[in-house]
Amino acid sequence: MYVDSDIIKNLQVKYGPMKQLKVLLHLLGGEKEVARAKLVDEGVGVDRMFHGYVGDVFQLAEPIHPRVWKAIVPQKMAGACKEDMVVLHGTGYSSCSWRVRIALALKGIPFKNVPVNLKTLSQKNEEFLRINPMGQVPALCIDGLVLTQSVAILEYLEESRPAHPLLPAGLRERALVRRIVETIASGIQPHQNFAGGTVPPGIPEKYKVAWEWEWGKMWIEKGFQGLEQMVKESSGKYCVGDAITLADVCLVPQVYNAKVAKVDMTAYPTLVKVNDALLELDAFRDTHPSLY
Ligand SMILES: N[C@@H](CCC(=O)N[C@@H](CS)C(=O)NCC(=O)O)C(=O)O
Repeated sequence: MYVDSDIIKNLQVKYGPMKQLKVLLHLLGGEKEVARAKLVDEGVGVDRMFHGYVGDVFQLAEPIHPRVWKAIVPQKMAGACKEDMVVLHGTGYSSCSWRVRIALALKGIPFKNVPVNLKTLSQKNEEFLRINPMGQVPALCIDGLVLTQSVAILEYLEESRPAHPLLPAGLRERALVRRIVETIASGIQPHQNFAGGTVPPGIPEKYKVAWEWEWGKMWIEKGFQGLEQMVKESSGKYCVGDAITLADVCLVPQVYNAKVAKVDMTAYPTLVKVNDALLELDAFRDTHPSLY
């Protein structure tokens, strides 16, 4: 795990030098030299502590108790999520992360992007699970809160920052926006979330990746057949009328995924038209996966 200066200081204050070293070594997976370097960096005199001690006792027999975690970590979490900071933990090509980047851009909210590497399963490591217990991106630190679930994040942004609205004023139009959002966020994306999670038991290892791509493609195509009809009914320039809404925020990343999955988009002319119009706009272009 990433151990920063705050964590080391908390360890020392809480536990004194010996326990600090023990817990630190545990956090660092037993990497003695890394622990030593970190302590030296923090101005902690390490030689006496290491002498004759680290050899046998450096691995904690028990996992760290949640109470101990809490004692070490709150400052770090608070530090990472101060009132005046907006930090997005996301992945460039993740469609759910891109939704949030687009909304932040449309609302003119500057943010710091902290990349999470899905290929190395960083979203499942202990540190990230404390940010999002679902082990998925995105997570957004804003107003001192850690928010997860991209649609919940979009709704929060809309409610807390009503300028540049992304939901229409009319009740009917709002429902049209939400049905598109829901179709994408619940009806399509979860089935094509390429993380190994959709592969049923029994598929041999060497076919897993191919299986997942075919499965994802099938769900995107199935979903796009319905979505094409919906957007045809409600669109003007964009998904619902001529104003940009949360439906557009969700559409563009999903079309991007469809292209990655080699879906033949000629069957969905309305989706292509709206997607192309949206990709003309800075908020969509400047947050594109290729730039993150
Ligand atoms: N409903 C969640 C879905 C999040 C999700 O599926 N994220 C994907 C990337 S778009 C992910 O983290 N995949 C890796 C995994 O599930 O381990 C949301 O909208 O935030």
